[in-house]
Amino acid sequence: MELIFATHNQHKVDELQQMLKGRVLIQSLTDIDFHEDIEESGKTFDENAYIKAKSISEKINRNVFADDSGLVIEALNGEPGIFSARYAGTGNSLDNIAKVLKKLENEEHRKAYFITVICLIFDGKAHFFEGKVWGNITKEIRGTDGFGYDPIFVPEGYDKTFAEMSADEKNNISHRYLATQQLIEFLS
Ligand code: ITT
Repeated sequence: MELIFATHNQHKVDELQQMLKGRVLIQSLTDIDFHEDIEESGKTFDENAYIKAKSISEKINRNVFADDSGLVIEALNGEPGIFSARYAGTGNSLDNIAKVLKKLENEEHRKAYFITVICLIFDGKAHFFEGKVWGNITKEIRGTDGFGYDPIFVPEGYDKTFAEMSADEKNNISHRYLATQQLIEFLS
């Protein structure tokens, strides 16, 4: 089976490809040369995943899924949440991380979760799959693998950040892994 993955984020594509192990072939928006910007105007991860998948599916008339993800920090009342990609305004991950660490400077309560919502538009119908991983925000950047907020997130039960783990390790426990497992189950 082949599906379009409505994203321009190559890190997400690489992770999905590793998780799908060839069971589903995916093509990103970059792969199909689709460069129109879709405004993520929703107020929730579900809404934004739906907006991305639905609008692309209608434009190209194919089965499409989208992934809307983010980091939700308890002490920051859920920030950066749906604003994770552009939290510091620049779209640069290191700026986003710096903003989080600054806001948590004097905060001991550092509990947070990563969430992924996948919305699949299949034969015109929407299906949702959600994965969540709880953990803690570190006090400094640790590790160089992964992307986004990975260098400051230690999942519960581990002592390494996602960025200190190999791709294999992260992709066996992550929020994206949990959502993708449900997508695979649905498709099979
Ligand atoms: P698309 O909308 O094109 O898929 P995006 O990067 O804009 O790509 P999101 O709107 O879902 O994706 O933004 C999520 C942001 O949250 C992303 O840019 C990262 O900064 C962060 N993020 C998402 N998943 C992550 C992960 O597994 N590890 C670390 N940070 C992650």
